[in-house]
Amino acid sequence: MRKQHQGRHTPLSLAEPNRVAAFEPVLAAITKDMLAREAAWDVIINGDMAAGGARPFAWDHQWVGKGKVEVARDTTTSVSAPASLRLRSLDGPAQASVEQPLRGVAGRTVTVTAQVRNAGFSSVALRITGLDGAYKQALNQVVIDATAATAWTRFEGSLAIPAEVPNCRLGFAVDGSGSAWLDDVVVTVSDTPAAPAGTNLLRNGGMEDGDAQPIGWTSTWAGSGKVAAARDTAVFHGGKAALRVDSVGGAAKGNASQAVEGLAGKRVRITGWVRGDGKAVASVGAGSFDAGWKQLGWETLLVVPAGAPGEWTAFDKTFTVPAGTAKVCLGAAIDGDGKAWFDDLALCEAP
Ligand SMILES: [Ca+2]
Repeated sequence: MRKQHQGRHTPLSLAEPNRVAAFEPVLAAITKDMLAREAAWDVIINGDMAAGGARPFAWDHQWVGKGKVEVARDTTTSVSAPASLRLRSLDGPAQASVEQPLRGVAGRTVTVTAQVRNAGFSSVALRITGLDGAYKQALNQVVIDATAATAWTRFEGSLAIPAEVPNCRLGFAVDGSGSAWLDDVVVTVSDTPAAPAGTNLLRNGGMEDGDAQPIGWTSTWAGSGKVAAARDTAVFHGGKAALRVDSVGGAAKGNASQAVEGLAGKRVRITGWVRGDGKAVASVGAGSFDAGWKQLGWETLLVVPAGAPGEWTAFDKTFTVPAGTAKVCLGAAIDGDGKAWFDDLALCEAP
């Protein structure tokens, strides 16, 4: 131990109080600098790709859906020197992303600006994915689509992150064959403004987001039998997908639902489209529950009877949510042995 103290980098010790006094301002300056960096790195780290060696520092979480990609820190092209992040497909088409966590964004609005360049990929995007408290995917949204950027282009996009999605990542995602570059990523967060009148308060009411299941509509309940929720890309009303609720293994009575909070005492208007299969009853209902899941109200919005032709039917209903309501649960229900489809659902505050 004594020998170490005799080296060139002699550490400070209490035996040298005069030097401790001299060191204090240095320590304060280092602490201040660390706190400033901590504040600046609040949301993401190394957005300008300045830090790193062969790969940019902090962009180290990689997801590969198919094929093979190379992640590199490219010092031959960048918007801000000395480097950018480059993804390159190897040995044919690939689907992949590099990601890093977004800190402290749940319940807030995230704004992302970035410079992107694409050479060959059929899709290049910055997307935010999020897991809820049970580590189930609850968010998967493109904030910037940069596919058309054949030269360096600056993009900006925003997304309101639901409060119940605490685990979010920002990903640079590519699909196809090519090279794509990312530089000068800046992420800021702000409080999500109150939704203006007429805003759809449902998440993914168009059922477009998701994979096997539409995001926001994965919660199912069955009073009898078994039901399953699926995202149907063959039968839909608007866009490219609808929610389909199936009875599984025989007749069932149940639903897929989504809960909306903060509506106590308010007038709401719920609209949407429903389609039956001619065998099972398809219906939509809205239940109002207090914080202890006691039902305070129920509104039947539409019932499509069994035997009705398989065509899309619209509903549109306005009602006042009971005082004391914690959650309004909009349920897309089936009763019988068959399927029902639901699409373009909207829940807005009514004047
Ligand atoms: Ca749709």
